[in-house]
Amino acid sequence: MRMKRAWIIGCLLLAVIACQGCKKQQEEPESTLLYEDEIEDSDNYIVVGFAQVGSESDWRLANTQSFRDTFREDKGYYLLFEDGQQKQENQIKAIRNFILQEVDYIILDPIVETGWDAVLQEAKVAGIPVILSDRLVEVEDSSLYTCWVGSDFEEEGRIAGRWLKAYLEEEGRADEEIRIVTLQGTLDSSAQIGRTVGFDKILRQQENWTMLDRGSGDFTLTKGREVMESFLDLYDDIDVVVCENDNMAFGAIEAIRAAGKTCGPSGEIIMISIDGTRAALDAMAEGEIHMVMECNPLLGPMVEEIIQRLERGEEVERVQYVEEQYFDASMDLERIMESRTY
Ligand code: GYE
Repeated sequence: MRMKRAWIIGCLLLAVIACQGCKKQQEEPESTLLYEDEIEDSDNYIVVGFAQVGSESDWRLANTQSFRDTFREDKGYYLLFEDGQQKQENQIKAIRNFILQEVDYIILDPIVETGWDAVLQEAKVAGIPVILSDRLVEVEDSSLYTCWVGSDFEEEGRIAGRWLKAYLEEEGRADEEIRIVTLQGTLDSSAQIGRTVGFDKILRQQENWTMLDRGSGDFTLTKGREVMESFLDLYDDIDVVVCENDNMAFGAIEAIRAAGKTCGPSGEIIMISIDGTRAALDAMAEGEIHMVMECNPLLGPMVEEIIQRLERGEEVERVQYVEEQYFDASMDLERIMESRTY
């Protein structure tokens, strides 16, 4: 009797499990590739998923445009573009979606350096090469990405520091006490880490320079202005503001003006920025910025070159830097601006 009851219960359980299986199958239809409806003959296209940081700055907009101009349908590419809105979890979701969409390549511009191991492992298992652009990741297994292309952020910081030293010497202020504040980018992003470390290396060699304070403005104008406002409240004798991107410099300029102070070559405060977008060169021409260290956002064609090489089965360089230079108010800015596209 007991045996019979156990047998009936067993059958019932099996039926329930089987039924749940059907339900699951009904709820989750076979995934379809979204772009197949949009492009005819998708096999002839190279499908690229790009997990972008966000749209926080002029640099970023120029960078996105560079990828859109490069990965065009008439050139045989289909670009799936995801704006991460400065949140890592959005980028992780985007990468998982690219994997589901069976893209041929993933381009990742990681907001911060850590926390990528698991999702990049998933891309590796799916056999999709990951190309890092602009910022870097810190992962245990370096085979989780194919290569990286971007700027030497530490060198950008060092050049800004060396420029300041030379400028102070020219101005006959080499022995003065120099009080500095820094508006940092998104904390833990490669651009922030490198620029802070690079400037620091020069700072540490100057006995008369003091870093009064540092604060993150997250690479945006609004937060840059807020941080600068708080610095102006705290310190009334700031000599130099180092901005780790142009948009924070624009915010800082607004805060300085609102506090009734001035910056730029004929003002009180020395203003240094990094990126070198058109708006920053304009601000320099208007006399509000002393020096801008260029950071080149036009990375699309370099990533395309990498993809073409991979398509041909060729080796690619693991690390590729873009060329950059600095601009200051003593240069022929009009001529410089004529040759620039961003
Ligand atoms: O400097 C800033 C942007 O990662 C180099 O990100 C990039 C930085 C750039 O928001 O403007």
